[in-house]
Amino acid sequence: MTDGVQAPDHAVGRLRLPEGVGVIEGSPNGSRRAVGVVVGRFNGEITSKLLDGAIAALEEAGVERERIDVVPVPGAFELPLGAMALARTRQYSCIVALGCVIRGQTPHFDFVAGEAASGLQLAALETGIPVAFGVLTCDTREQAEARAGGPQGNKGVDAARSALEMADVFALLRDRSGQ
Ligand code: INI
Repeated sequence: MTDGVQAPDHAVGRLRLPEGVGVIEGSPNGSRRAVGVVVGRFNGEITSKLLDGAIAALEEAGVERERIDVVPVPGAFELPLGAMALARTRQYSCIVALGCVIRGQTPHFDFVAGEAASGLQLAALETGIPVAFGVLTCDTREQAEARAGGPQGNKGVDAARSALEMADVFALLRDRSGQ
């Protein structure tokens, strides 16, 4: 970009980069990449829409459909284990985790949402494979619907593109270090 301001459409926020520094930035490029998707069945009407959005975004970014594997798990609490298992196969450039936790439905909200978030981060850090957090954590079903293909977009799309961006920057860094 000519003004040095970057605003990819899968991420909120605009970053202004100083001139003269080296910038190593990935883009959501899916060609020649295999992607693992782990998705919770809990609130499946919502997570199915996140999954549709993620698959469409991956294909649009150049991932071949045959190179996308989907692992359904019972709920958001199981996403980290599913993501870790996928990442450990070393067959995927990145993992997309999709789920939906709604506060009004359970007194466990904080446990389920918190464990999903910290467990997914742990899966990424332990394996070195990017894991994107496509988990809706909402107060109401209406809020979740709005973020699963409604007026607030589709979090599955954003997660898929974020996962590909991180896979791409990892590849750039590997190339630079000659690995
Ligand atoms: N799982 C979700 O994905 N979303 C929820 O809102 C939710 N609630 O409400 O409890 C939920 N619970 C199930 C949980 O993820 C586990 O599957 C279950 O506890 C078995 O380990």
